[in-house]
Amino acid sequence: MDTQLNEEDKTTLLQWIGVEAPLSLLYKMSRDGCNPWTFHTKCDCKGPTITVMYNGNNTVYGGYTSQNWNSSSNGYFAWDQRAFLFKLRYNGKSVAKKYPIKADKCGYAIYCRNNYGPSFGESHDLPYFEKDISASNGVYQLNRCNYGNDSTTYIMGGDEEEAIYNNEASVRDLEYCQELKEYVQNFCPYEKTSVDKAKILLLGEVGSGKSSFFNTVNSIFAGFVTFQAISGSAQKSLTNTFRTYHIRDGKAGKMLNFKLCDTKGLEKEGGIDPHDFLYILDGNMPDKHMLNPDLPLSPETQGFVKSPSAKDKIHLVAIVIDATIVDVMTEESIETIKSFQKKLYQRGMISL
Ligand SMILES: Nc1nc2c(ncn2[C@@H]2O[C@H](COP(=O)(O)OP(=O)(O)O)[C@@H](O)[C@H]2O)c(=O)[nH]1
Ligand SMILES: [Mg+2]
Repeated sequence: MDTQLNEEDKTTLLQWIGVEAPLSLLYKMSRDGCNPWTFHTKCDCKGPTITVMYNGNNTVYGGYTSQNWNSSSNGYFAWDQRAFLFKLRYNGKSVAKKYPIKADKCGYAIYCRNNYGPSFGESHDLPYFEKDISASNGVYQLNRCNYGNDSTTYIMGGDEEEAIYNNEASVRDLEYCQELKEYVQNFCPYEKTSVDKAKILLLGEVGSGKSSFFNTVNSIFAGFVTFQAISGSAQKSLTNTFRTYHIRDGKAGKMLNFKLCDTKGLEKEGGIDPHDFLYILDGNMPDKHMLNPDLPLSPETQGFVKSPSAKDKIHLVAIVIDATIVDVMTEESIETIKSFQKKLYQRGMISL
């Protein structure tokens, strides 16, 4: 039996979730092993995710949650009114069926615990695992659902409880996929800070793709191709200003909770000035400031932000590297990136 989703399955799942974006695979039992530790290492704090199980009866089923999985040692139920269970194939036949969560049971959508794999519902509405399991003839024997005296957490719509998983708790595979676009859409900075939008600075060599990266992200959320940031091939940066870009979710949608900052590259001649870089990090540089290597920003420059707040500062620096030249990057280029990284560490900042 095929243990991967076909295009029809993927389209059905994405329609149910209400988004259009590729799914990325975070965990696959037959590849990564069946143990709770590996599951949590690969899957915790990834935002909305889909768990898909493939059993020996050619039945494909699973669950969706918009909440994070977590490795709590005490265990807790996460509240999720958008969670649902589903069945895609039954005895090899396509059956697309969705089982929404009961309105009065949203507080029991998923169970997060460090020694459990994914578990849906108050009494494990789907088969689950709570220890390391070795495959026997390519099959992992999971624990059966455990309804006890409780009713199910999800609406069965006339189906018997066992009908989702075809009364067969063992699985040939379990996959865990992330819906990246939705994760980015729902991103929020840590709520205990005064920062409502994270400011992310893109830093890298000329031509590494900083401006294009912003254009790509912006296009994905706009729903059409946009070229707001100037990009293209040249020896020197085509980007000559410091720009802070908001990203809107759809044409008339709300702004996302992060901003991408674009600037010149790290080229030796005429690249970003190290003092200007520190002013960017500290939030002193105004948006649309023209970067001139002969005239770096100073407190006397018009528009200089004299008392930047936490919102004005850069919160994360993403170092952008052109993957096609990573093997042939010069020592000099690597040293330049490292010297800028050092400035970040001195400020206690993170770079990715
Ligand atoms: N094939 C390909 N080309 C890219 C990608 N990102 C950027 N480019 C091209 O690389 C060139 C430089 O990109 P740009 O975004 O201006 O780089 P920047 O100087 O870092 O802002 C442009 O011609 C882009 O079209 C990518 O992911 N794939
Ligand atoms: Mg650029």
